[in-house]
Amino acid sequence: MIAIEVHLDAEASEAMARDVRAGLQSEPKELAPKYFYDERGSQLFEQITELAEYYPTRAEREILARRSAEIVAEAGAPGTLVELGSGSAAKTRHLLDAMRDAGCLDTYVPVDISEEITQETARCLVEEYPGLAVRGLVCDFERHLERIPTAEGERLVAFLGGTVGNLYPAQRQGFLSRIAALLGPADRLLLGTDLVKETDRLEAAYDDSLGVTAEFNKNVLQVLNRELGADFDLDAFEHVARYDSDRERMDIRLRSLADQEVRLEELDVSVEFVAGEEMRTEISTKFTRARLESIYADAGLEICGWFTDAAGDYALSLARPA
Ligand code: AVJ
Repeated sequence: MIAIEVHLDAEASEAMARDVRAGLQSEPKELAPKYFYDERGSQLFEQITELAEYYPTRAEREILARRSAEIVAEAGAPGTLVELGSGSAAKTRHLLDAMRDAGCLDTYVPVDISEEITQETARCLVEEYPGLAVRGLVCDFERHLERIPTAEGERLVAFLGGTVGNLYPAQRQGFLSRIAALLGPADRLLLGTDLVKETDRLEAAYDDSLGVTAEFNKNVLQVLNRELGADFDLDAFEHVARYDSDRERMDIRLRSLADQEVRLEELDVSVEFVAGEEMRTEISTKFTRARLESIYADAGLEICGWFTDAAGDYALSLARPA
């Protein structure tokens, strides 16, 4: 009942080297948020989700816990759930429960970068849901989206957690258009997005009083130290999290506390930072329903369901091919 395909390759580490080199040599410097998530980074993100200030994970869980039955009904009682960035599938169980209760649950397709977690999740789920087929895919889903298996019946493709907010508009447009191209007329996309709200709450969510987010942000330097033989001094940088209200996104950076030179042995480059210089490590876009509708329209999709938590902080939207 379990079949897992692995598509990770030597290309992945070459892609990282290329990406980091380009990012550190551009002006201003920038690193991609996907490099946050080594084992330590994933643990720190787990801790972030439990912080008082960080509401998105709780809000999304609330929606799934309360409204999965409606979501599944609105999606046409699909037999297959595809989940991009599935991880331990903690919140996914609400959707699987609702599919089981509706009598339509057949196949779960977890798509994740971690083989270990995907195997473990698959083992747990086939026990929890007798008869469930798991057809997992271990890959970078941005690069390997087209390898997602087709299915006999309807599919629901879930992209939860608000990760779409980390993409720049052009990247996001490309990604959503590729998802749209994968969807048959009866397939649906379920997308998790954080919503626009007061600056104070947003900035607190990304600069918590315990300093966990600061540590999470600086951990990317540790990843470069290990993967690329770099010598970043984590104490020589500070965490910066500002809301850009024009672009409606959090802008997360590391600010150099001194003039310094950093060596990246594997890339054979040295880069200079001046005191006060900021390097972006992540954006986290906040949405409104109207903005999402126009984003969907540009990707050939249209909204067919809108589910928020009671406080209206976060939304799960359902979309179909237009
Ligand atoms: C997991 C990408 C949705 O953007 O809110 C949390 C990552 N970064 N705190 C987000 C994150 C800093 C998170 N996502």
